[in-house]
Amino acid sequence: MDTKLPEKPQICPRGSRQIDFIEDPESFAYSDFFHQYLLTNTPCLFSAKFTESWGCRGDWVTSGGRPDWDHLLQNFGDAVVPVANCGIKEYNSNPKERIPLREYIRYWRDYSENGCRSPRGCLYLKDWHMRREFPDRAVYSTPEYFSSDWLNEYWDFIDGDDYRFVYMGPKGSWTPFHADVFRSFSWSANVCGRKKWLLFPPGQEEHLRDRHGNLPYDVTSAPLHDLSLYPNAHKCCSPLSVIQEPGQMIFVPSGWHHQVYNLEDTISINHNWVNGCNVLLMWKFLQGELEAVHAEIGEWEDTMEDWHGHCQVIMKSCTGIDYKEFYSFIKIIAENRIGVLQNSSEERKKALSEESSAGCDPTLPGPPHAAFDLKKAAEILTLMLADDDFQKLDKEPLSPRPDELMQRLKTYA
Ligand SMILES: O=C(O)CCC(=O)C(=O)O
Ligand SMILES: [Fe+2]
Repeated sequence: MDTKLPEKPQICPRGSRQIDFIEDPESFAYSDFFHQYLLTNTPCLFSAKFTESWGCRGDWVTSGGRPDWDHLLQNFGDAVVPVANCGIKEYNSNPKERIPLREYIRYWRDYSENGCRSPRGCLYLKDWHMRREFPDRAVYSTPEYFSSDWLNEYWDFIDGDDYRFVYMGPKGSWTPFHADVFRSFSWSANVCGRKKWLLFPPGQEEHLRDRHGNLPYDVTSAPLHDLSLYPNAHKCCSPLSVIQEPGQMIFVPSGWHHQVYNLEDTISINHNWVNGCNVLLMWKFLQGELEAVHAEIGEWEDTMEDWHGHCQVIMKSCTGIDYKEFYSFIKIIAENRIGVLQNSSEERKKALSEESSAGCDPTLPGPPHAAFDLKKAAEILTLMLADDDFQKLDKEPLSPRPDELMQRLKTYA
């Protein structure tokens, strides 16, 4: 049997093979980003002009454009950072350990000086919550395009996790094929160095599943060309391939699977975020995750006490969130936005008034944006209240109860 793929890649259903490049901050307003990229869930690349003013682009980088290891050592040497081993596959990811940044930088120097070789393999510092650990170091500021961020607003509010990270890795370090947590958006900016991104539009990953339904670890690996292992891989479009230069920022939309390479020694800042434009995708993702748990332990539904409760516990441990926490997330955002509208009731009337030329333009800060978010929160809550599994949960501990919150939201919708 011929198991070779056709030579020519399929035409990507989303058309253009080039990512849009945004050159000039002066002529690119938040509303441009909102309408052209956020609402359409389309990737784009921002020029280095957008990060020119960031402290880290001076302080963390040598005059030759390389990571300034001495500066990092002096300022953050004692921080304990998560480090992944790119050479070891553990499920579809790499095992991580936590080591002092001082030790990582010593390793990185040696690795670099030894022609990208080390007995420890290729180590990649990933998902370091630098901003949470060093809130006073203003090394960068979140660009306004990415500032409507329910995810970090919620986790800051409950003083839990956050989704703001620093990545540092030698040339050759890489991130395996994945889509981001909760199907959030991400943005990533190179402080120094260059990355190559392979981006797949949502749905294309379905073609890349193996015979058992598992997604690949490395989309460039040879077995993908073997029809007996990956029977549908030839149907997948070739990815959008993007080279991201120093200082440039990339916007990765919701549900776009990607694989990423550091082409040089690279430092980057990255946030995951969710807002009114992709919260529906997050909710659908959670429904899918719960479906997967149901399928996994469906055989015990009739014999296990509180089977639905157990499914929620499993979902939380696999996905990081369950339905009750998702409800709290929506509730906190909704309450914060109600607060904005109440504090500016006159402005609110204007924002909501049909005569107002701005109407409910969600790209205007303050009440219009709050009104947009409330509308989205109400849409999600409506879907949740109609969901069979959400209906089965014990709502007693939830305050306010979801139906009460819905009534409140209706008065603002
Ligand atoms: O830079 C990397 O290695 C991975 C970044 C990533 O996956 C993201 O920003 O979503
Ligand atoms: Fe990612």
